[in-house]
Amino acid sequence: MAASDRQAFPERVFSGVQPTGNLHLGNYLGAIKRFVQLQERFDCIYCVVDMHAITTWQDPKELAGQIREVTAAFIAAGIEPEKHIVFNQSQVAEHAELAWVFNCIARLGWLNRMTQFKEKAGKDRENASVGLYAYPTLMAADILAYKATHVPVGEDQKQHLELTRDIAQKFNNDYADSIRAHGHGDAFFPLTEPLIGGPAARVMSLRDGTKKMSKSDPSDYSRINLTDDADAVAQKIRKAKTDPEPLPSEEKGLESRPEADNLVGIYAALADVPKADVLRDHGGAQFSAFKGALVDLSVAKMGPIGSEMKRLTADPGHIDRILAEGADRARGMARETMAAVKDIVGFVRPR
Ligand code: AQP
Repeated sequence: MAASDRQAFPERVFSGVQPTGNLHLGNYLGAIKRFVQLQERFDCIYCVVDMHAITTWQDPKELAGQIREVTAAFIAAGIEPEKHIVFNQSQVAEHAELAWVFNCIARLGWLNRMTQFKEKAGKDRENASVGLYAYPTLMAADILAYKATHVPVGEDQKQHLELTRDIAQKFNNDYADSIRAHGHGDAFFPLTEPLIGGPAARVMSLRDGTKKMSKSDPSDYSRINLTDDADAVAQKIRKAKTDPEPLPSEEKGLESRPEADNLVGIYAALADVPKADVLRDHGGAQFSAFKGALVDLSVAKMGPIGSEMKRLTADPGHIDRILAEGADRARGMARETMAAVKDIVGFVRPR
């Protein structure tokens, strides 16, 4: 058992969303909705990870609006910035500073295995940014700057979370003597637990049940955007790819039917019930009828969030104040971690 498993760290949640535009139902069900639920049990820090966003080109004319839109989505969904912390990453310089230390901890072999880099860089790997390659070390810094013990994410981020644990473990091992000498016990960083699961851990494209619903999919019909109005939601769900069979009555019947599985998963996550309950109620139905029920449920659940996002983004000054206030509180915590890291590593700093 590792020292960091034995040592108790206060429970804290951290997670982030990139402001890369087109915030969608997958981001909501896989991440933001769960951020809201976790507020009851944990101290939470939710970050708009704008430095991650620029690992791929972002138009400077759009980026500020995208940052405010993610912030608005957090708040419209029910995140409480007064009780918890909401801020954008670039306002807290310690994320980049700690990421550099982690670049010196992580091994090339570890990063070479990251499937997200392979997928995003595609065939033109030589032309991908160094930032895109180093994305997971910055993500580890985001999490560990606050010694977060739990990170709610979609399935696609699982590998990056494992890398965060590897970095924490190696830092704890490489600097074990110094960590003890500076009075931090057996381990300085926790081994963070991913919180992944539920029927929407991986929401798939509405056009192809084998592809993840994604902001960067060129087809707007592949996803439901959080700002889509009721007509757009209805059109996208009605046009969603399906197969000719009626819905099965049991989960086993969804095997090898990715599109059916996806729509049932979306319904279950929106209704907060297991997939088995959805199939019990809708088993035997044709897709035309089930899609109608899914449209009604989606509009009922997502409509108020979209409207509230529009209301909030109409007042950018208010959003900027929330982010500045959150950044002040986050910075206080991250500075403390970074000062200790500098001591542990052996840097000289003013006292
Ligand atoms: N399809 C999805 N199903 C469930 N969860 C998802 N997430 C993303 N897509 C799905 C989760 O949403 C959170 C924020 O994601 P992100 O914006 O930081 O990055 P991403 O995973 O790269 O999101 P996209 O939408 O897929 O963007 P692009 O197209 O730019 O790659 C994360 O917790 C993520 O797991």
